[in-house]
Amino acid sequence: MNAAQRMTLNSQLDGNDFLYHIGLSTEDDLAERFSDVKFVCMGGKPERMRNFANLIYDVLGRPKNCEFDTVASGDELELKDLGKAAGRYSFFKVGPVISASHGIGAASMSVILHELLKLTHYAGCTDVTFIRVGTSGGLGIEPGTSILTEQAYTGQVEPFYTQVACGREIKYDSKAPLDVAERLRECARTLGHPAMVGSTLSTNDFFEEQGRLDGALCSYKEKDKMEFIKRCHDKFGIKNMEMESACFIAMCNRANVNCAVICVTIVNRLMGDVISTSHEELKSWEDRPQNIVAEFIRSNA
Ligand code: R2B
Ligand code: URA
Repeated sequence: MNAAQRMTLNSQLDGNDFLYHIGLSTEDDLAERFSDVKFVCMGGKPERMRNFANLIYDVLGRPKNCEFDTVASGDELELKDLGKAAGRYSFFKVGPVISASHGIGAASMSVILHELLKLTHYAGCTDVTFIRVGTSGGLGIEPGTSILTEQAYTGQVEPFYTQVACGREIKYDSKAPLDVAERLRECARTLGHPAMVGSTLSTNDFFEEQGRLDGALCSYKEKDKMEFIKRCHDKFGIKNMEMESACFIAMCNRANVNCAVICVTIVNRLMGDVISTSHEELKSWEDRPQNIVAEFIRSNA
């Protein structure tokens, strides 16, 4: 049997903490409530992460160790949004899984990732895998395809994540461990969903940093956009663009926790900028990486 993977968090943490943005403290029986967590799954939208929690509830055969809202007797049990009181993020505990929303961009994502890393640490969890499940713009990829990030690049197309700490820039490795990605690809194959491993551009902005021409402000022309996108694709093998993977992978690497990023492409950026897909089609694409991760959890829980 393999030794448990040891999380490496800030050695200055003293065990008394208030996780302000998710509204939990070390006084809240964290070990009793969360020590069985093995998967922390995060995505941008609160409603999508509630749906994911419900999907996991069904896929795992209605596990007992969930947190429910108190409802009038006779009503269907509803998973409790544990982040509701703090008012920033939604998150749910269902069996060995936490499903959490992280908002848009590294700034928003990193805050809840810090607090979920600390939560799992204070709860005494072992061998936790962190997975970001999201959407992205594909480069020459058929929309509906899921990309499993291997190397995440910054908006300047650098293969690392730059963290500013006390006024200094520090570069951290943003290459994902490939083990979970390969296993997720297998799950995609089982479900018949298109998926591939590739590099991801992770930007701090949806419009100009991703070379869009349809922002309210724009400092370049179509030719510059196409040169940029083609350079990303041809020179760096970048398959998709999104806004959190570099920070997510770098933080998980620093914390020594296993991680993966799986994002479905919802637009082919070689063909256009605008996401004009119908609500139904978008939802069916967004469901794909969720179903792939649910299958991964089902076969590993
Ligand atoms: C993908 O979609 C969001 C922007 O629309 C952002 O969170 C991301 O990474
Ligand atoms: N999310 C992004 O960040 N970019 C896209 O093009 C689509 C989704």
